[in-house]
Amino acid sequence: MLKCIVVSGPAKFEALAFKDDLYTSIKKVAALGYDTVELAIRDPNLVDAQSIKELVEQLNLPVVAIGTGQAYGEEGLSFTDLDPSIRAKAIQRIKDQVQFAAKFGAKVIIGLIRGKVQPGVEVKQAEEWLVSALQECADYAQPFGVTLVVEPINRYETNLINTVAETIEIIKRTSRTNLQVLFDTFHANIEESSILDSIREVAPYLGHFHVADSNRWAPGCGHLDFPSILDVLKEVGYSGAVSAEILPKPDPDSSARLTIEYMKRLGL
Ligand code: LER
Ligand code: MN
Repeated sequence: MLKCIVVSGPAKFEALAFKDDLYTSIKKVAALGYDTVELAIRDPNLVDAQSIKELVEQLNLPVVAIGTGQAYGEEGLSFTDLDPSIRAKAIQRIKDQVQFAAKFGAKVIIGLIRGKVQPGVEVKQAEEWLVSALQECADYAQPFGVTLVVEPINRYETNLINTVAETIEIIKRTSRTNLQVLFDTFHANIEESSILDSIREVAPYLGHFHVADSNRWAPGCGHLDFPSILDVLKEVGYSGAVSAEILPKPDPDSSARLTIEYMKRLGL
């Protein structure tokens, strides 16, 4: 498994250890000894992919996934908005993210950009918009060799797809093979009856893994049982990235350092 952490340029989303200058943060991540990095990007058309690529190659720090939720959080783009022009913009943004991700061989995360079931919209309708957006984006991603990973997110952030079981069901409805699941321990701690069993359940679809402790601090700073979580990841044969999406607490540098120290202690 690969030690990883999310970095972003300036962003409102709280659970980011590093969110100031992308280039400085990437250098810090490499210096701390992470194997890989995840980039949270609002709009890939506003970043210079080539210079990021040169930097990560020079640092030998592969980019494994691209987070996309800022387009929802800061621009309100979503697959399930009542306004069809907003749904179309969200789909176009994910297509742009696919092109960006392809340059790095990275996966594209479908988290909050799926949106919420808005007042006055039937759940069935929101799910249909979601399935059809996922199909369109997955078909676009296929020739680029890019996989999309759909993330169950806890009920306080969205009312559309909170559990692993619901995510697998939606992916099955798309009949697309380049769609997988992103499992996040913070959300699973809220939504799943057993974190360990839900990892076993998601295993055939598991494409990416976010870690944060129960309080969304660095792993080891709350009450989740990470030794057992890693044992189950080994048991199911997961060999991908374990990516820290954490609050910058007690401060950004310490959160990233506490994470890598704990990952190393656990033998990751
Ligand atoms: C994104 O990966 C995530 O976990 C969500 O909490 C975003 O709000
Ligand atoms: Mn997450």
